[in-house]
Amino acid sequence: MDATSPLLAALHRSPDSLAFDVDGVALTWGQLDEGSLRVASGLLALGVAPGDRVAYFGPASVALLELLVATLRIGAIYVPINTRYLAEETAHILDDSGASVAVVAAGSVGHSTARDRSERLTVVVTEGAPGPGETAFAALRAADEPSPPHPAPPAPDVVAMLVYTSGTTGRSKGVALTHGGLAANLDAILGLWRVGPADRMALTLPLFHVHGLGLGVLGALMRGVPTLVATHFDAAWVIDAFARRGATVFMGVPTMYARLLEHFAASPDSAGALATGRLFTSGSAALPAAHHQAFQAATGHVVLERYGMTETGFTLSNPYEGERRAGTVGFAVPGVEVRLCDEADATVSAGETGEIQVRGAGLLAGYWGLEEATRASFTADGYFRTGDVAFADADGYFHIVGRRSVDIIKSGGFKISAREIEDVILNVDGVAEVAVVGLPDAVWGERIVCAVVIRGDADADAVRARVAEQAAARLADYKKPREVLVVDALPRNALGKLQKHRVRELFG
Ligand code: MLC
Ligand code: AMP
Repeated sequence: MDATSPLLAALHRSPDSLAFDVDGVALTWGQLDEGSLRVASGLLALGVAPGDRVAYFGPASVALLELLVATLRIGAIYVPINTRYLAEETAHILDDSGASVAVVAAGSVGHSTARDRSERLTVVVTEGAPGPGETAFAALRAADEPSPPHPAPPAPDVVAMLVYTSGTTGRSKGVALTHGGLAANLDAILGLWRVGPADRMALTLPLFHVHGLGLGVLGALMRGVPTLVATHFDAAWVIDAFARRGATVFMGVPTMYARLLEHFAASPDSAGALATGRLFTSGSAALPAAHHQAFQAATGHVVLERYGMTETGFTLSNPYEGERRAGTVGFAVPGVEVRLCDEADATVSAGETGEIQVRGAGLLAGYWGLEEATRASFTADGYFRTGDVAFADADGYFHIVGRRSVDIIKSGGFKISAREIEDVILNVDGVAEVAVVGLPDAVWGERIVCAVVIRGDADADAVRARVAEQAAARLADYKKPREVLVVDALPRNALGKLQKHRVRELFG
């Protein structure tokens, strides 16, 4: 056995049993071990060294799993890219991370964007024929003698992944997460939930964010959980996974629960199929209490809601045993310290609202290449400022009540920077001013809308059409404004400063 990261603890435990099934393609732990060794050898042959960045743009697939494990094994850094991204968003990640290898699905946005950079990075294509100068993934994993690629396990402080996430500024930032931090935090939360080899996980989350990739895939790798993976969310697929394929655990974002509830309404018998489940968790955005109650009424299961963040890992969780309180995110996960603070970083009194600040296992090592932004996000005593605002009730359950910044929107579990969308819209011909905000929405959590002030002679309908066109051309689909409201003026204070929180009122 070669030395591996604690994240890969289960890789060698039971070689012949199911590790992952990706849309019907089954993979045992032994096959994943061997395939990832082959890919690791291939990466080493390409010259990938510890600390180098290996980017992936493609669907959930066996290739993704092998590449992830291979990258971790050789101490390189895995950089997942959101497959809904368009060229500019993808280019930013490839350039900012300085990836030396990009593994991409043939014909995808990731493929064309990586190809434009083929002078400085190696393009590896997972399916279809590689172009000139490109490498086929099949060739990468074709090493005759897969050999143990790394002499020592990556130290706990070695960076395992760079996960890009939006912030209050326009451009996404790479969050550096370490082997040790991820392992400690995932072990703590999955231990709390008793997730292990006796379970079978149904995973429909995208595998480019910490929810699906961390809690889902790395969690499965650490704790040996056989996992059924879907390439996209589909309520019927989830129901089938429980009804016929032995699933016991489902982790979703609230929009997925909304979709499951819609499915139950359309086919009332389907909810019963989930009876064999053991655990249904929700995170990435607030689960409306009404969904919590409706899911319990339909299935008998009490959803376990938890809270996390790319930068902090999985921070707060309702109890496994004991009351899972609707509308709350429970208590600090073992190994994590959580406090609520005012603007001066002083702890608020019991019952008052304050910013969630986090210290302990799972915290980011830093924002990639952004020392000042990293420094600014920590308090003097080492707590990370999440920007989320909460209070703890008399029993200690945390309730999230909002965010400090109106420039961060969460829609369907994706974090979106209002500033990034505003930057695109400001470039539209005829737009003088713009403000993008999220409005409450029962299915998506928040719905993106924008208010624009148009230049004197511009035609409002034509401007609206150009805004839609530019958003579609430059932004991932889920970032597009669902409504463009033309207004005479944006709300400003006496000093002329935009009052963003009042923009929502314009929409009635
Ligand atoms: C899709 N659409 C969205 C959207 N996702 N609109 C707003 N917000 C979203 N999140 C739109 C598309 O643009 C399209 O619109 C229409 O929905 C149908 O597209 P689709 O591709 O068929 O959608 P679907 O597959 O149903 O996607 C919905 C979803 C997806 C909920 C499955 O959004 C999703 O996978 N969300 C999970 C995000 C996630 O994993 N977050 C974790 C971050 S980590 P149109 O108009 O073009 O038809 C984190 C830390 C933590 O937050 O604690 O977990
Ligand atoms: P991300 O940056 O994509 O990792 O998203 C992290 C953000 O998601 C947090 O800062 C919160 O705003 C939000 N979030 C995660 N879980 C919850 C939850 N259970 N309730 C409310 N908000 C949540």
